[in-house]
Amino acid sequence: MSQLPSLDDRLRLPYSLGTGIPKGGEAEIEGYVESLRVQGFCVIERVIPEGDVDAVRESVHEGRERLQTDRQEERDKRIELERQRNPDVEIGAGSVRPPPAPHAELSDIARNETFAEYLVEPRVLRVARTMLDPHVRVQQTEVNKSSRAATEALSEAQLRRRGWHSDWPHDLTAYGPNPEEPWKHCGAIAQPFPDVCMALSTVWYLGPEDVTPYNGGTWVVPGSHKDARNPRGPDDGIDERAPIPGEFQVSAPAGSVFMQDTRIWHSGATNQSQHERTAVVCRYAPWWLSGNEFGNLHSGGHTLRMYVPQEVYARFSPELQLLYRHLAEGVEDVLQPENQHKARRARFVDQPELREPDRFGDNSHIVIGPMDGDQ
Ligand SMILES: O=C(O)CCC(=O)C(=O)O
Ligand SMILES: [Fe+2]
Repeated sequence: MSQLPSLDDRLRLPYSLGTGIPKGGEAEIEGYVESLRVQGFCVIERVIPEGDVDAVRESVHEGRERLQTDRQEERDKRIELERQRNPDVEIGAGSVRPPPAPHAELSDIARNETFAEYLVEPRVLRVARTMLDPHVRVQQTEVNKSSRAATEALSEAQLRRRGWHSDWPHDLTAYGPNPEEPWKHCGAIAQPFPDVCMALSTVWYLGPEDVTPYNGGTWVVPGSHKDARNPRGPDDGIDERAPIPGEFQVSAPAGSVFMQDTRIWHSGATNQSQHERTAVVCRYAPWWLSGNEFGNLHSGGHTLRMYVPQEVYARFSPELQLLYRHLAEGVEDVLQPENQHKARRARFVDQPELREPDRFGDNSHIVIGPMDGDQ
């Protein structure tokens, strides 16, 4: 194929469907990071090995059921408590106010331990740490993100329908708080968004089929994470329901993870196949991003405050514990050793000779310039 010298070199990068990024070692991680920076997303293939996908999917289906039952039990207890406190309280059939601190609601992850351990797969974790901070955690865990199988043939209009959005903390709807239920929010960064990757949304495709445009491959607009507008920006002139030029659908083998800068414009897709496209969505975020776990609406939850029970947390591997420590019962999420080491270096604890009280350096070589690195 002839080369087109006038093309922006970045356009030659693969659309990160796993192909084109070398496999193994640093080069693979660099490929994903570059893709996230330039396109706004990447696909890490077969994070869950082919032979494990069916078991993980089944465990997630069971986990969802258990969450429903266990959340209902917690909810009944809350109502009981509320009635004891205030016998005249009116509790409607709808939502019950979530428990005030220090109480919380069960995190999705607490009933999905088989799936949970894949969250620390080395490639995923290294990419998250490189993009965000060495101390990352999972801020939202949603185990009910399937694309349901079509029950009948879909019309052209249905196939053209999109639901463009960015994810928390860049979802401008903030998940819909209202005056009656003011606690129902997850917050949103105000426009204009700072040009910073603040979190990574991950969609875990759990099969049974490989994901294609036919069966619910996520829609995405490459490069849109750098656009100041947003499909849900009330003044941005975009119809979040209509196709957008440059849009594109992800394809990936079952067990792969679609990772995206939360600013990227993306949309769920209709599934024209006979099978549910099972998926889990988790958001990796740095320790400094104000935390909540309000991503559990889709699996029957309705609160900001989540917890992982002690006995479940104790079964997590040490690496996984670090991702959920901020939600673990009775545990404090102190800064991780690598961050503490960096803070010590910044105080020159390791090089006291450079900070002797009567010894001053020479800053005359310092020229203020732009930041390098395209965030
Ligand atoms: O299901 C998908 O493909 C995308 C899901 C999504 O965008 C979301 O959960 O925010
Ligand atoms: Fe999304």
